[in-house]
Amino acid sequence: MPRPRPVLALLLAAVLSAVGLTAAAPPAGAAVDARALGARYDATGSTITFRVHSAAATRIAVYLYAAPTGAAEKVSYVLTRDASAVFGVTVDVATLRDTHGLTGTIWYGYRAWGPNWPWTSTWTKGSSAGFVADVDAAGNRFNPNKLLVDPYARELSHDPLRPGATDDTVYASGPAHRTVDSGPYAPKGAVLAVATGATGVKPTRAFKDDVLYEVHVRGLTRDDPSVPAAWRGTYRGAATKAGYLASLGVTAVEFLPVQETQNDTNDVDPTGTAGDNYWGYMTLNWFAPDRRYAADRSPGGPTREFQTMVKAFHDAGIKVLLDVVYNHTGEGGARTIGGATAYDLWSWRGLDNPTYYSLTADRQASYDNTGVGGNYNTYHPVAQDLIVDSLAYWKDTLGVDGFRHDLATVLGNTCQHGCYRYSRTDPGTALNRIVREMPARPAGGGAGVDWIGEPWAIGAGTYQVGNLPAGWSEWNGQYRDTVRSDQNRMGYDPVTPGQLATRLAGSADLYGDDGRRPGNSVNFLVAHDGFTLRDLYACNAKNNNQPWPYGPSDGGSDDNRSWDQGGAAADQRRAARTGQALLLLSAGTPMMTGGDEVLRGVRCNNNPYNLDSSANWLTWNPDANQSAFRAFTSRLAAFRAAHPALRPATFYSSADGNGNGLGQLAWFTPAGTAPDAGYWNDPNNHALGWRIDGTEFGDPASAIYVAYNGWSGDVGFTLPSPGAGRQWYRVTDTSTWAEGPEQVARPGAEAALGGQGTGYLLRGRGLLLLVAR
Ligand SMILES: [Ca+2]
Ligand SMILES: [Ca+2]
Ligand SMILES: [Ca+2]
Ligand SMILES: [Ca+2]
Repeated sequence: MPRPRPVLALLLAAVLSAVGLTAAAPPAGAAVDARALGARYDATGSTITFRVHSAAATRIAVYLYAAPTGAAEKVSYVLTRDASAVFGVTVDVATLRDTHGLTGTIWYGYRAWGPNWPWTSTWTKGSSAGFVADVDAAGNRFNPNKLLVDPYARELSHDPLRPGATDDTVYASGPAHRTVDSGPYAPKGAVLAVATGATGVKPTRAFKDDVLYEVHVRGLTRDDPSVPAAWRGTYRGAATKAGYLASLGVTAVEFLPVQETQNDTNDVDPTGTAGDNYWGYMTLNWFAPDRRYAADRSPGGPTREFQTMVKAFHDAGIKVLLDVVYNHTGEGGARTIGGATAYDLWSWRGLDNPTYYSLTADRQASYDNTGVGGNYNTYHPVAQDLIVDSLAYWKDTLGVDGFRHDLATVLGNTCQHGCYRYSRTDPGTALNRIVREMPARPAGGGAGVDWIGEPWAIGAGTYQVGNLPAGWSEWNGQYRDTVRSDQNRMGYDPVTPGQLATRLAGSADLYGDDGRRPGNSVNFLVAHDGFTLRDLYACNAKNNNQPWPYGPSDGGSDDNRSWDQGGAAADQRRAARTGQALLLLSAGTPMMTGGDEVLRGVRCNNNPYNLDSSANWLTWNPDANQSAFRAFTSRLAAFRAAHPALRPATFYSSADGNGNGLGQLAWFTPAGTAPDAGYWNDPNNHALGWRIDGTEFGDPASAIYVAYNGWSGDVGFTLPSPGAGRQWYRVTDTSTWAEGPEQVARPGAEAALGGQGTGYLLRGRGLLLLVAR
């Protein structure tokens, strides 16, 4: 999702919080899966029970199909409402088979009536019988002509649009389309037996010890010639990359959304982007693995194949994290058709609009903090049940180890309709309920979930970097912005040595103030949303309006803090090495983006969300420079893994904790002296050194020293003490003179430099890494 910047939003949030403007907590949510919603076989497979929530529906019927398209339903049943607003019915499988000819996988959807469209016996599919209004004063938008996907369906048959059926108005309400029966077109849920595939043994590694790799499951292998053609771009293909990622030093793969999204039509125009969405941040259903990403697209195939992929990663010691989108849905916001405002209905909105969505105060429209459709009503206990139940399904049945929540501050909203108010502490928010019901992994490792939030959204009060609740790690946008500015915007975006040091040392100002730890800071330079690492250092501005396959894409931030380094390719590669080194040497949890290890570029497109194209898929034929950068990345990742001093459990101290004469963390000017306040606070100082006392961490190096020269010219550094009786040895210098496959020395092959007082000339925009022994 687009990333906004801290402006008045942060101040507003502080003011609201200070004056206690938070709503009373709603009733505590039920435990996981307490209401057993969805479609489920009984233990013997002889009955199916359908259960669906709606607070205001007056009638719900389930329609059962032998095939998802091309034929009318075989039979329908009216459900019975219970006191908790669950509509349910249990049907006999033998009757379905023998009387109604439902012999294979059963596909289903719901039709719902309510106060704005009561049921009448004269209603038939495609009629207006009973119609009162598209929406009533309470915000209900029932329309029995729209077949609705069960929010608890385990798999979907297809996307709302598919090749040969690309008219999205069939789902619309409003005067022109409210009587169009969407049944022949709509996605259907599959009634499936409980998935029992093995997902292996979950790693228990502390999150601070992870190296995250954000990647699109399709893009990972779609263009990989080493993967069998039928598996390319699928869960099965991704599973074959576990060994590669392990060798790169990746310990957690974080997939862009794999929950069902509209992508069946991406190839209708094979050389254009009209209507396409590649990233998939428009979720159709929170339980269903996207069918298009499966090599086995038969009913149950995506679920089984996803489980098998998880097992392959677990077998390689790699966690599987999912990017999930609970701030809005793919059902979309208001749109204009023929001059009239219309809303599409194919799931939540047609079942219970005011429960599942945040609405404007008059309940007549969507309330939108996301820029891509109405907010999901995350403060409502029933809407929260769906969040929690689906996350638990991915965690427990599909084996997922952690989740990154898109635009997560929408999940900290304490207001259901007509406003947005973030609270870190309100126990009734979705953020707090999630970690209460599915506790975060302990900081030192063990069983638990790695919870990551993108701590911003769009609009006032949503920028909350450093302010998610306990239990949550965060994409540290301040880390990204500070390092980018320092490397790319000298003279334009002032960065003091003090600001840089705070970010490199784990951002104690953001996560230490509320009891969290360095590992809660997910440090990153780039993500899917924005430039690739290569383009960050090779592009002065976005260039999104390119011809296929590099565009055209709309949108994209204009605040990229990027720079082409004057156009010299060698300087661009050096900047990438220095940035990658800063990332892998910082306290916190580093995240890189898939393909960055080979300097993947998309020619300055910074919003390629719609490019399901060869330009956006990873490439697997690196040239010599790309191979060298991959070696650089993997060896530095291995260095990080080998040195616990780089992965502190708590924030570094300047004190000498073991009396060996070295502070746990000490900062230095190039002269080898401690920076004074004047040095720390002057953005005209562009060089900084730091030393970590390895003996306080059980580190194989008695000390680690890093010198960073952000200045354009060479800087002479005077090395500090390596400790009594020790010498400094060079692991790497990111400067161009050292470029090549051996730029990071193997352990034991580091060049000896000398002891305290040794001079070292560090080239402009370079970084030096030393170990003492
Ligand atoms: Ca799909
Ligand atoms: Ca296309
Ligand atoms: Ca904080
Ligand atoms: Ca010490």
